Amino acid sequence: HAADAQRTDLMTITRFVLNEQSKYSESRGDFTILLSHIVLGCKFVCSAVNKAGLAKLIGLAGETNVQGEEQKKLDVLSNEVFIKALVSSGRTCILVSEEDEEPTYVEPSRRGRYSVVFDPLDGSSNIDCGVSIGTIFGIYQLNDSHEPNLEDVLQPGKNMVAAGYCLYGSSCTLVLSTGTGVNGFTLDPSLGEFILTHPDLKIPKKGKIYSVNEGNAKNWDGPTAKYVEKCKFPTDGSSPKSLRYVGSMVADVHRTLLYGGIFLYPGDKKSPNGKLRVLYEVFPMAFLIEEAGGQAFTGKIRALDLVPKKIHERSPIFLGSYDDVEEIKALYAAAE
Ligand code: AHM
Ligand code: MG
Repeated sequence: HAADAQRTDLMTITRFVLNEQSKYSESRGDFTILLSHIVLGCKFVCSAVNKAGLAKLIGLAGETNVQGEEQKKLDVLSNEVFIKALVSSGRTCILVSEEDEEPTYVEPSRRGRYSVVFDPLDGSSNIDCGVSIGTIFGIYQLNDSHEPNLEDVLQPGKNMVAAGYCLYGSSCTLVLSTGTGVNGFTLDPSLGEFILTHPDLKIPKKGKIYSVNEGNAKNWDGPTAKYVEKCKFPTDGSSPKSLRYVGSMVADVHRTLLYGGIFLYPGDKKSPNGKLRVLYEVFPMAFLIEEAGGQAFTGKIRALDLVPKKIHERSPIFLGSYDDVEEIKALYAAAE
């Protein structure tokens, strides 16, 4: 009986990825091991985020607790946990983190064939007030065993072999794609396991929500301004869209994936490349949205076709439901 099977036959994320990887004959379990270290990082951050108010983990780096010990800020702590977990997996060679100016090159004795780019704790403005935040990651694979260098990570997003995010919200949800669709897993805190709860996620073809920081409107370019105006005052007889904006990319993209609609962080007169980082914010989210049937566009090209020149480079981004992104693409095409 199907309902019973769901309750007693638990599909954990490790079991799911092992099944998925066994389809590839050359798979040596390395990816599954790498992923289990990322999952460990997510569980740690989830627990730290949940305790943040209590444990006074939040606050300025360098603050001391009642015992007089130095407290690390949550994002600094999360970064250290991810770096250590990834290095100790023995499956990585280069790590790029939003928190670190320079990439981390793994020492030869602990080196593997994957590179991981990540933002350990995204949504910094929401950390101190208990609003949802998240971790974002993307994974590249080196195909031969040369000495790792920056060129190995300065690659277009379409070359990623996997991408995902973990949302620390009302529950802890990990969304993952290894290039064959998108699946969502929810942490069962009593088991300490991520269980498959959102199999084969597909984004609605069109949505009723737009998500943008409208406080930047005075500096927007023509197509972005026109698009948002159309969301509020549609001219084709459709109803206006609702505005939802958390200010945490993971939360805003997760909602967009589940409910449909569009998320945009455009470039503007003050910041021509917008705010979000290509490698570990734009690429992983664009990868997931495309795998779920949506689109991700930079204002000029398909986001996954971008070739970053620097590891912390930024790009404007428009992503979400296929039809909604189609509209913004048309506006940019018309403005050329
Ligand atoms: P952060 O890396 O400092 O946390 O900034 C990234 C965040 C994203 O999560 C979010 O989409 C965006 O910044 C919100 O920016 P703004 O406050 O300008 O609207
Ligand atoms: Mg960030």
